Amino acid sequence: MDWQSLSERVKAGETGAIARAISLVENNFTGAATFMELLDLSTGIPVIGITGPPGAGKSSLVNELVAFWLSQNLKVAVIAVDPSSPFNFGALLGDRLRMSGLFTHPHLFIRSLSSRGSLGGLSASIIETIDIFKHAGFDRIVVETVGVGQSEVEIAGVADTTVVVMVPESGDEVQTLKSGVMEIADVFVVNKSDREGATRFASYLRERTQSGHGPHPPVIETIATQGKGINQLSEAILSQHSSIENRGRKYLLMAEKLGRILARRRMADFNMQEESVKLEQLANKPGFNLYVYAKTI
Ligand SMILES: Nc1nc2c(ncn2[C@@H]2O[C@H](COP(=O)(O)OP(=O)(O)OP(=O)(O)O)[C@@H](O)[C@H]2O)c(=O)[nH]1
Ligand SMILES: [Mg+2]
Repeated sequence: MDWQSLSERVKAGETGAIARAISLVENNFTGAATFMELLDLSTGIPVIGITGPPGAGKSSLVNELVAFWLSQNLKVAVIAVDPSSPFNFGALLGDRLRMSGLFTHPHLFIRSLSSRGSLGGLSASIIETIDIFKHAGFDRIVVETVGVGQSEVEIAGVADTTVVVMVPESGDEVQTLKSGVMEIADVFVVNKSDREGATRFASYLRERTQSGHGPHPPVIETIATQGKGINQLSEAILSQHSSIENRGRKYLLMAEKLGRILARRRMADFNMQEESVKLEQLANKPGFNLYVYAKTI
């Protein structure tokens, strides 16, 4: 494998090379770790996480944002984390982009990642995939995840600007919203603002986010299906991003990323299948202790 030439082709923005690099890294192909060391990871490129409850309109919003940024002649990469959950009643992001005719746009690259089989939900290689996109010169990198359970909190460690999408009806649930979700949002969106109660819910959210000290995330009302509020949303995302860049949080995010890279490295030669075979031999022996065994690995 000529990693140097692959790196150069990715940097030139060759679609085939980008796809190849991602799958080699995903599959932990020998040498892939060294390949990551060749990348030019200029900072300042916004990585935008879009999360929120199932069906809130995340894919519809991503579709509109992508169209908006492409129209500004920007290069956009999108990662759709396949929820593999029973909650998926909206169309998948890929289908939506296909319908809007953007799917084959030369400045757009879409990657679907399965959330299955990884610890904690997000695919383990998501950070590397994002860095390959940075090297390839994308101007905007978007990650859509469904916020069920831990995943919305996790996305905050991967994206540098997190957008939490809600709908007017979320008003009833917001009391019960885990406080974690309130804390990770850099931007709140009240989508489906064509529905009743949107203004009321948006003001309620504003009240809640403007109180107290610390950052005050803006609340943007949108109607994704009519392309309304997209301009404002884009502005809010970019202005939050530059303020994060200017605060110390940038380095906190970097440390979180470092933690993930190290965790992935340490887990690299851990083979669940092999271990289960070994455990079958060991576990029934008297005095077996998983913690003691863990130290031998
Ligand atoms: N009325 C109204 N419907 C919308 C709006 N935005 C999205 N929808 C509809 O809501 C449904 C779900 O939209 P998606 O964009 O697939 O939502 P999602 O959050 O990506 O869904 P999952 O990925 O399955 O969690 C679709 O039928 C959309 O057409 C909006 O602003 N107003
Ligand atoms: Mg979706």
